[in-house]
Amino acid sequence: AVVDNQYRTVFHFQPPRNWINDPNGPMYYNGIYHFFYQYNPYGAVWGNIVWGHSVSTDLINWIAVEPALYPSKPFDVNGCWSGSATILPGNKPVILYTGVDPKNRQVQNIAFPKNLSDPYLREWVKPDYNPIMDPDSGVNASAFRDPTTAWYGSDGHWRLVVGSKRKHRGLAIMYRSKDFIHWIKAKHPLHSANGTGMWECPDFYPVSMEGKLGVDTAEYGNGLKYVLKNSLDVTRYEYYTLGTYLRDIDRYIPDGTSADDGSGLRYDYGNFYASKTFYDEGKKRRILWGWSNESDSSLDDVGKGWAGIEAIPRAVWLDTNGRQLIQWPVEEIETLRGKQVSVMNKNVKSGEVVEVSGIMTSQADVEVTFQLSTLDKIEPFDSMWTDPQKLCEQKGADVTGGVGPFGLLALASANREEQTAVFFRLYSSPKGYIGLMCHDPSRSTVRPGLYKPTFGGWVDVDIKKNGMLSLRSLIDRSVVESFGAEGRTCITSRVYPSVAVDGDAHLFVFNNGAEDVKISELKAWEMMKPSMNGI
Ligand code: DQQ
Repeated sequence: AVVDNQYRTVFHFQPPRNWINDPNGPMYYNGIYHFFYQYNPYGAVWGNIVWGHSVSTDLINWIAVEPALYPSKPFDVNGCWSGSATILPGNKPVILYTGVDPKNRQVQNIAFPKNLSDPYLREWVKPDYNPIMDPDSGVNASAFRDPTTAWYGSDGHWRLVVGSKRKHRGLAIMYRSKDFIHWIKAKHPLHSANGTGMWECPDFYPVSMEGKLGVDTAEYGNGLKYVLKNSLDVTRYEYYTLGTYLRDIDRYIPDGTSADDGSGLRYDYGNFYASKTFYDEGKKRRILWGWSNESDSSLDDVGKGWAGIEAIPRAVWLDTNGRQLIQWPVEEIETLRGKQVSVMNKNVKSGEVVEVSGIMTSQADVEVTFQLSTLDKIEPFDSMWTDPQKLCEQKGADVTGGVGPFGLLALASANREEQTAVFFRLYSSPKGYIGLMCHDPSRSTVRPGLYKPTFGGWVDVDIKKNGMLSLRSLIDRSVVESFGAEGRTCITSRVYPSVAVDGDAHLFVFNNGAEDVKISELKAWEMMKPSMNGI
């Protein structure tokens, strides 16, 4: 089949062709990063799902190997769906995944590498005693999937959770095992919440209360907090809470500082789903992978010959205030930085647009720090504004304000008929300043009929402290992935410019606020192409 490369990304994870979705079983094993993903070997739409498999030593350059799991047995004949890897004592990796059986029931299966001395772990064996977890009478067999990485408790028993629902209640069903093969369902789920619907791809892991270092999933003790993330199949967004894990009763208790009803904290306030973390023993960090779906039509995807990318892997750690996570693209991505341009100490007046030229910005890494000297013209915050995405929809990049909107116009045509705006807007409230970060792709393409959702999130940062606000955007042909306030608020959008392509893509800084803002420093790098699965 022909593959159309106009929108193909350069440094985001993609196989050469066809449909991809969820990241699966990411792990670091004997110096190699393994990445598996939901893959349709036969086309650019979802179906025929196998576990695609790629390996890397740096998370940037990827070698494609044969699919690790494909339907071959009754317990997975209708699909090898999402799951996780666990590295057992003795340095033995295993995969747990969801199989779809002949009755279309979802069951959990185990697979082992055939040959541990193959550094790429190319072949995986599925023992005949699968499935190892069956939907019992109390479980909805079509809502029972996506096992997590396992951890063990003080009793030496393994634990994991499987995503599920009961009516509208989302469930993280817990299982325990002595030997990793025989699993028994616990009486109580690790956690559940009413009104959220099905919990897909749950992820549960500890984070350190101090510093950026990651923590192995099986660790337990003082100085740790826990993260529970679920992907909600109803809204197609995912949410996480921070909380405490009571190991003796196997319950997770959210701190209550953010809602667990599908309105709280998100890793990403844009197009980012079915994510999964793993602990990178090599660099002692926790890394997050997430899927960014196309927002063109299935017909477009069939025409392109591919659909779906994975967002840039992000290091994840706890903010010093303990209220949220911080995410930052893995440092290895910086090895792709090529030609650089910078702008220093440049005032951007109210209504002004400044072009950043000299590099090809259709594939770029942009870091900018804005300095706000005065906030005199700041607008008051209306306490009725509870949904940041709605606020961004109402107050797009062209809607003038007090302090902001200011930010970047990425993948813009020369006359800015096409542009994807990434910006901040600030408000004052009796409780202090409130930051809003938005992606406004409403003018991202002149092509008619495309879905161009605006996204937004609050920015939890003390703006008054030094008047600085930073933004980093990774621009890659059909994706803009932004990290506001040093990784406190992240937004990813898929866009399909038709003029702002290759050398015709421009980058601007804009300010539609009444107050001037200063670019304290802006650095933009043209990104080089890694080797990406043979392309
Ligand atoms: N995708 C997989 C499921 C999972 C869903 C199937 C989430 O296992 O629940 O491709 O995107």
